[in-house]
Amino acid sequence: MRLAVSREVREALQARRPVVALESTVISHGLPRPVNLETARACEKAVRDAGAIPATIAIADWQGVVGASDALLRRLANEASVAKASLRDLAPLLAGGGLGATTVAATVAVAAEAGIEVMATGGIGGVHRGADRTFDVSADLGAISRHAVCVVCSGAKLVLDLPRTLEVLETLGVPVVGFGTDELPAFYVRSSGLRLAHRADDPLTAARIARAQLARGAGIVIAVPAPDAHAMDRAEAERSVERALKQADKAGVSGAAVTPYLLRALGEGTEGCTLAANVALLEHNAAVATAIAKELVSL
Ligand code: PSU
Ligand code: MN
Repeated sequence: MRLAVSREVREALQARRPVVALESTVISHGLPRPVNLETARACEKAVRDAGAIPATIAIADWQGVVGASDALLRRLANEASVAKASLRDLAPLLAGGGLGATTVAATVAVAAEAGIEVMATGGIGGVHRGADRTFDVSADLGAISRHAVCVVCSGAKLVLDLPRTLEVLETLGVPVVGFGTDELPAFYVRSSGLRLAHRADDPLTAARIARAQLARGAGIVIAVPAPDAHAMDRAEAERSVERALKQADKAGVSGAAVTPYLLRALGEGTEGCTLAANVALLEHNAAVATAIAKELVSL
């Protein structure tokens, strides 16, 4: 893939200074305007403030962009026709020259090619509820298993089938390491009740596990609970999810549109509670990813 790496990212990578990749689907399809652009900028700032160089990733002008300019962030946030770019979309977008916002799957693919070892996001995709009928399993899971990138996130979204998501990650050989927790966080909710096999209580421990996994040429998930002040109650969140799922079913939504639809329905159903939590955990994860990236460069 042709890469357009920003100058500061290139210089940081050459000098082995920490760089944290950020996905862009969350900007174009995961958050409403104008919060999306504000959050994209806030995540970059969180990385800088914690001491690394942010590299927001997207597809534009026949290239994988590594370190989007502010002008590109504005396009990703505001243009109506930005494609949601998962793995299957990379080649068509690269060949056609269109603008694409990368999912976790596409972001780890581009980051790995650029030599970036850590990315931050809100929640990864996973096995959707009802996947036994729809076969809707996010490409994120396979992509993380095949690319040597450490994905720092708040687990997977509550709208997913979390037990089956963990099963598939196990099958694919992806370690899920609870950051200061024994349970898989469920995005806005700090714990899902699902026990994790592995845990790290500080960035150095997480970085050591990540280093050992990346050396195998494969990726890892570091699962960070949402900040306490913004986290939601599990029962309350579960009720909103049930409502959103019913709406999606009624509206006949399927395929790549499912995740953005559910996130929007959830936001509307909870008077912005989920939105505030989403923004808070994105910024927090960017800071935790930076702390891990700083340790990783010296291991
Ligand atoms: N989490 C969010 N907002 C999002 C996503 C996750 O809070 O927009 C996106 C991520 O980019 C993730 C994608 O990679 O949803 C998964 O989509 P799918 O299930 O179609 O693979
Ligand atoms: Mn899907």
